[in-house]
Amino acid sequence: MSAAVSVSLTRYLIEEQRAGRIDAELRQLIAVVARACTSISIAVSKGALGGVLGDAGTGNVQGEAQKKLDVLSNDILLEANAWGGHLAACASEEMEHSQPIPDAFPKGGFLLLFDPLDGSSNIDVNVSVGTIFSVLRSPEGVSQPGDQHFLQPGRQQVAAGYCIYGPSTMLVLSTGHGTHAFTLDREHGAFILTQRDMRVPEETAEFAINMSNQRHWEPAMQAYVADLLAGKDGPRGKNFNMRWIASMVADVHRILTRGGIFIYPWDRKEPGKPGKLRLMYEANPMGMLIEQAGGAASTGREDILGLQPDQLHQRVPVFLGSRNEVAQAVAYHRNAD
Ligand code: AHM
Ligand code: MG
Repeated sequence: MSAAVSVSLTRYLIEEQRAGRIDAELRQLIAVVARACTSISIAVSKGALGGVLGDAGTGNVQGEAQKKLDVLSNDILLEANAWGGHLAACASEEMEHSQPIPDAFPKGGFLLLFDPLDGSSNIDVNVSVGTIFSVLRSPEGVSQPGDQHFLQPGRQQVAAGYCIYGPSTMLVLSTGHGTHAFTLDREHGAFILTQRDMRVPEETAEFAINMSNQRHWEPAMQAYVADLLAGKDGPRGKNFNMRWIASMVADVHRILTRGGIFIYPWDRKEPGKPGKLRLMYEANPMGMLIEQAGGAASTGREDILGLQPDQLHQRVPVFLGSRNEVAQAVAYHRNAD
C-alpha cells in the first residue's frame, strides 16, 4: 500500500489552475498572501521574546488602539503584495483609505482587502488571533482604483480566506469551489491540505455571542437568545452550549469544524454603529467561507453576501454558521418587523 500523498497549497493551487477554476494571477496572489501569513505566524509565535506584544501607541481609522502586531502584520501584507504584479490596490482595517500598488511595480487585475490581525485584544494573553482576507476583481479600464472600486457585494469575491494563529497555524481558503483547510508544516515552511471540503453541520446546539452586550440588543435578539437559554424546557426544546473567544477567526474556525452560530448583532452601545464587525474584510470573507461549506451568513434580515457596500469600513450585524440555526435567528428578526 502506498503512503498517503500530502498535497501542499502550491500543488492544490496549480491543480485548481489546471482545472480552469483559477488563473495564474490569482494563484500567485493566494501564494503571496499565504507567505505573508507564514511571516505573521512566526512573529505572533515569538510572543514576548520577539518584543512584539503591547500597544503601538497609535490608533486606526475606527478609533481603536493599534497593537504592535496589528501594525507589523499590516506592513508584512503590504510589502509582500506590492511587487508581484497581481494586484491593483490593497485596503486594510488599519488604513483609512485603500492604497494603490506603487508606480515602481506592475499592476494586476485584483483588489485585496484584509484585517491583518483580527482579535488583536487577545494577543497579549496568548489566545488565538488571525488574518482575514478578501479578493475582488479590479474594475476593467480603471488604472488607479480608489476606495469606491472596492465597494462590490461579497458575492463578487473571487477568493476569501483566513489564517488562524493557534496551537497550529491553519489557512482556510475558498476560491468559490468549496472551503478547504491547510495546516502549516513549520519544519518545511509549507501549508499542507488537511481538510478538503469542510462542511458546517446544518443543526447545532452551540452559540457564540458576547452576552455582556445583552441590554443593548433589539427586542427580537433578546427574544431569540432568551429562548436559547431556556434550554430543553423552553420553546427550542433542547439545551444550548455557549462559547465566545472574542477572536472572530477562532470562533468561525470552531463553527467550520463542528458547527454552531456566531453572532455579533446590531446593538445600541455606540450610536451610529450597526454592530462591531466590518463588512468588507470580516463579514464578507467569513460569509463566503461559511456559505461554501454549506452554512449561511446573514445580517439577521438579509444575506451578507448580497449587501451593496457604501463605505470601505462599513459595519454590519453578523449571524453566521449552521444553516438551520441562522434561519431560526433570521425568523425572530423578520417576525418582529
Ligand atoms: P478587531 O478587528 O479590532 O480585532 O475586532 C474584531 C473582534 C472579533 O475578532 C471578535 O469577534 C470581536 O472583535 C470581539 O468583540 P468583543 O470584544 O466586543 O466581544
Ligand atoms: Mg477584525
